[in-house]
Amino acid sequence: MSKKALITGITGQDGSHLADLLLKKGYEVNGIIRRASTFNTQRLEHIYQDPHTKNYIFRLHYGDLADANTIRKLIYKIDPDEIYNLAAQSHVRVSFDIPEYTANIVAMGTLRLLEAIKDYEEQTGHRVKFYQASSSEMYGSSPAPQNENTSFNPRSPYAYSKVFAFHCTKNYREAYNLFAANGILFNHEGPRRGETFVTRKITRGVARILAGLDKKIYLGNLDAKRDWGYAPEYVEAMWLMLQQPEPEDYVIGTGEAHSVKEFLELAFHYVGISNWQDYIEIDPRYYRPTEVDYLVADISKAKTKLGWQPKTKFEELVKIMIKHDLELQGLKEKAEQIKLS
Ligand code: NAP
Ligand code: G4F
Repeated sequence: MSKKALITGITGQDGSHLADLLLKKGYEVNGIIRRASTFNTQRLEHIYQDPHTKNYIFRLHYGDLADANTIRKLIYKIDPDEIYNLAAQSHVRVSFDIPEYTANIVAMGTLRLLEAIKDYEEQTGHRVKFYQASSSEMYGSSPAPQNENTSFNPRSPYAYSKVFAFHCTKNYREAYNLFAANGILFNHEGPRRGETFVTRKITRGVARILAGLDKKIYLGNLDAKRDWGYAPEYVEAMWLMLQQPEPEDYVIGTGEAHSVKEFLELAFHYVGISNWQDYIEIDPRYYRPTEVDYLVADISKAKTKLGWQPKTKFEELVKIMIKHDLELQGLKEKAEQIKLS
């Protein structure tokens, strides 16, 4: 019998990479998707299976983390071995505009899931392993490098909601003996990254400028530093956390920080443009009321206990993303000039 996984947020960047990974490992993969007026499964097209397919092992179910009743019913129906909670209103800047909604999904949504799992375990005796997508944003203004012992100083509605979810996960582990682990992931990116996060906004913007579709990229704070890694490698870490003998919390990152400005310079450099400033305009609407200036991971624990470490470094990540966006714009020759290692 293959293992069964349930992924919330399966239509997102990480959800789609995790689905790829678990299908390769032979899991039956179940994902919760929200009803939308347009298709929201673009990142899953390559693995989509018609429900009429024989041995159908990739199953999508409608649901929402705001809806406790459906979540509970789905857990009973699917009977999963592992649950990965990746669903979130995950945009930090937007969380200042919609704080209550963000807290409802990110904080309360996690609590709804944990309550449902606790109840399910008590009723059925079936042990379910739970992964919570915690975030380096929880560290906020705490000094870098950050590790599992660094205190949280959240600087946004998104971040304080993730802190709530982190502590819920820890408390359900300690109080009810749930196998519940927090992965505290630093920023991770790639061609499937949402277009409004800064890395993708830049690589997509550069490609659109070259294609003659845009003249400028409008950005906010260029001085913030982030620890940017490659998303497909990070979902491997999520899976590893649930394969350990005991549930624990782990920091996942690259251990290197770069500024938004460095990302910009490099993205333009790979397409042969050195005067990148001519294509950038600062728009204060992209500033945050409270910013997180400097995040860089200390991944000693993950290296030792999970045997996990990142393979793709900053320069390669920028190359992968810019090459992809050039291809998307049909700039085949330009894309071919970028050689990946
Ligand atoms: P993402 O691309 O924004 O995906 C978010 C997912 O959550 C989407 O599938 C989205 O569905 C779903 N979702 C949003 N609201 C929902 C709701 N009310 N009910 C059910 N599903 C809902 O995010 P990501 O980058 O893959 O990140 C995955 C998780 O890791 C998130 O929890 C994020 O906060 C966390 N995280 C991300 C990073 C990072 O650098 N990427 C780092 C640390 C932590 P739709 O497609 O319908 O919108
Ligand atoms: O790409 P960002 O929006 O990512 P941010 O805020 O670090 O959050 C991402 O990573 C977190 C992990 O630490 C996740 F938990 C979260 O879900 C999300 O995936 O912004 C990165 C930096 C910020 O300092 C921001 O102020 O880029 C700066 N920035 C400058 N101009 C911009 C822009 N960010 C965005 N999104 N758009 C801009 O125009």
